[in-house]
Amino acid sequence: MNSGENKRNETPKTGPTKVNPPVRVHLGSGVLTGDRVQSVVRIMADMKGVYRDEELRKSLDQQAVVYRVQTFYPVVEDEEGGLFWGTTFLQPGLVGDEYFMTKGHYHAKPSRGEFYLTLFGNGALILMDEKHHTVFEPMSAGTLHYVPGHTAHRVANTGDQVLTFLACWPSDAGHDYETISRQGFSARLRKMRGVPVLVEEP
Ligand code: M6P
Ligand code: ZN
Repeated sequence: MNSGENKRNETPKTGPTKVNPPVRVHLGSGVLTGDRVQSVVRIMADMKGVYRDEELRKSLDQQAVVYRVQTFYPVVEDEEGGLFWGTTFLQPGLVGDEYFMTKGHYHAKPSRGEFYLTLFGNGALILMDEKHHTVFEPMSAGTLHYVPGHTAHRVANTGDQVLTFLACWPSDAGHDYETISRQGFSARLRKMRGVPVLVEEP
């Protein structure tokens, strides 16, 4: 057997992922169905240290759902070269003058970027670069957001209905929550006179 045949007989490390029936994004809701789709629910108890007023957060219903994420994993986590797809459903609400928001993260492989596409609702994508410069991009149905590498990202629901957005990111990006929980973002998005305002941290 020559080396060429050997190569052809090797099982490829990766290959087409057979998903049957196909994964669907239900366009009327954003819900994902199909094989290899997993859900995570974040409740108020999971949001320790996220808000300015931690005492107020602790006084709220700890079982209240803040957001839910469904993710389609066509390849295993950390595999280089693959992609993941997800839908996030972020509830409306306030903790004091801060909107319900995602925990936020850098990517564990910091160079990795990500796309967000808003399906329903109104929100803000908060972005902080590694020099701790924070900005936000308003989100509404159809807005497409590119999160560059080396950029922390968090989403706030600034509206009064569920904010639903789709995301696509590299399968080896990973989530670095630790840096954000230690340093926080350099500015907080607060509801002031009814509108979202980014306020620099002292
Ligand atoms: C998007 C993606 C996911 C992320 C989710 C919630 O769907 O960026 O990778 O998990 O938002 O954000 P977080 O992980 O910061 O709670
Ligand atoms: Zn991300």
